[in-house]
Amino acid sequence: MFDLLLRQCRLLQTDRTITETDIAIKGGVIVEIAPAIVGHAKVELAIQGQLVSPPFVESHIHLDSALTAGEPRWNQSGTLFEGIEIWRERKQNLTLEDVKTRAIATLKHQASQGVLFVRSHADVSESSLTALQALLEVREAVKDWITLQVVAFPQDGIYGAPQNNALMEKALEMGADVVGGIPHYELTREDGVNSVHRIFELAQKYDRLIDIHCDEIDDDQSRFLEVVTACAIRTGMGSRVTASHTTAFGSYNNAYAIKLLGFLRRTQINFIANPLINITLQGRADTYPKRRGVTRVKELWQQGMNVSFGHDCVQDPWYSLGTGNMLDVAFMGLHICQMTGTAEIDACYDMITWNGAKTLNIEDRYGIEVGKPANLIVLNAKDRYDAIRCRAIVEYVISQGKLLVKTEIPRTIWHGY
Ligand code: 17E
Ligand code: FE2
Repeated sequence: MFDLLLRQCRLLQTDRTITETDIAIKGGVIVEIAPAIVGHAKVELAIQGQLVSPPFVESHIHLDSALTAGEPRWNQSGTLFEGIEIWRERKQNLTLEDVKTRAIATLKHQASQGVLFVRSHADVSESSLTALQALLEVREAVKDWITLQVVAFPQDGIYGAPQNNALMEKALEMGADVVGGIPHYELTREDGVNSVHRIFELAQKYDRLIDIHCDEIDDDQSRFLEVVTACAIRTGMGSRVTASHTTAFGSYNNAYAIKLLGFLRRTQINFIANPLINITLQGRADTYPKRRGVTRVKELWQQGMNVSFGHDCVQDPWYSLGTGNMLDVAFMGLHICQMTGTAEIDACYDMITWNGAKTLNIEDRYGIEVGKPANLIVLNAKDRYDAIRCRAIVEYVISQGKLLVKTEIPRTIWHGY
């Protein structure tokens, strides 16, 4: 007797081919994948040829600031820097309850739309470390239905205020999974370089992953990615390191960018682009032509680098929109990065699924295979292209072998000619 049996799935397999099959789940694990499985289950779902995919991976979000748009005021300039100032005001009155309530509400929005793995930044440049403590508590509270990684993120810079360096280390002692950073917002270029060295030192001391907000600015002279690259080469930490945003990479001259790509290929660092947010935050100092302010996603992908897409914000001081839907993210990324070829569209789907799993270093638990944890989603679509084009509805979300969410597919009835 299985716990759950999914009949007639179009299964998107790890090798990205699609096969028509049933899937049986027992004890939270995928136990059989075969056409017309013999046997019964406590719950049987008729999938009727819909796409069954591994869940979406949200590789970059700020849950501590989610759902605060307009508090205490709206971001009128639309810039990153006004967002940081507004958040600095808002974070003065954070409480554990405030952060936890908003974070869990956001995680539920995400999970309802098929996200079961999330990496969130928690601002640790605030002396009570309330945001971090709250997200660590949330990580524990939600662990039966969604996996949360927490990044110790020094929003105001590791050297931006005297206590911040010690707060970073305290955050790791408290149990943050990932070391964050923001070199382009340190007071000087030297501080920025030093901050990257400090991040690698801390990650090695505490055996943690790294995810740095890196060069999130239109300044073509913002070149901390090369420092991250050098540290990744020298430490061999490659696949445990992520460079988030890297929007300045979109403004570098090609001679420099091509040299840098060569160095990058010697690492296995991960990139995260956040197209919804950076298309709105960047280019604000430009007249026309206005830059897109998104990193070189297509070129990085063509070079075989691991790139994922993140949502970054849901209704916060940097971005007042957003619902947590990863297909919106892939759709926007596809447009801005001009990834309209068929293989490119499929790659954009991978950027919200497998590539995110690689960034989070959870590949061993990810994908729909016998023996793996039963995490999967059923989409109202035939394939990856269809899913992105239609921003398909996620009809079922199955987390750790249990049915977590069912969403009814809306039905349109044509009454005209
Ligand atoms: N903080 C930051 O430095 N950059 C961002 N894109 C967000 C917060 C959302
Ligand atoms: Fe971010």
